[in-house]
Amino acid sequence: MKRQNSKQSDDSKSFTNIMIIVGLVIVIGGGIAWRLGSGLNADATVDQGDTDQDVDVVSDSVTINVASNGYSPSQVTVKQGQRVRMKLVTNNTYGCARSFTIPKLGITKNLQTTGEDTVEFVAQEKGSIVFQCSMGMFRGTINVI
Ligand SMILES: [Cu+2]
Repeated sequence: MKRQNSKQSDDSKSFTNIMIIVGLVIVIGGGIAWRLGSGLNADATVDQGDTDQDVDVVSDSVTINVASNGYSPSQVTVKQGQRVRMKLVTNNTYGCARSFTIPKLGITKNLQTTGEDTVEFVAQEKGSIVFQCSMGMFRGTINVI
């Protein structure tokens, strides 16, 4: 009987040790997880900064030269949600290149032979928006990022 009591005492002692170890693991593990969490948040902040830098490169004002044989540049990049002012410059321009359209946005503008016209829009969705003459012979793309 006495021997059994002694054994029980040993068991509860080692049980206590195990509980202490488990407690330490939780505390230390929690601390490591917290540090990792902080690290991840820091990285996310840095990524956000990079994104903002990219956005600075994008202009909300783009100029397209409209010639009788097409548009240049034919690729422009704008930011999603930004109001874009698209300046269309003609210089002795003839033909249907002057009949400027952005079908997806419902924009149509008959440009003067020589001068500057402006169309404005907000690019609501990421992706590409085609601009073209009314017949679709001359084309360009607005990349919304
Ligand atoms: Cu055309």
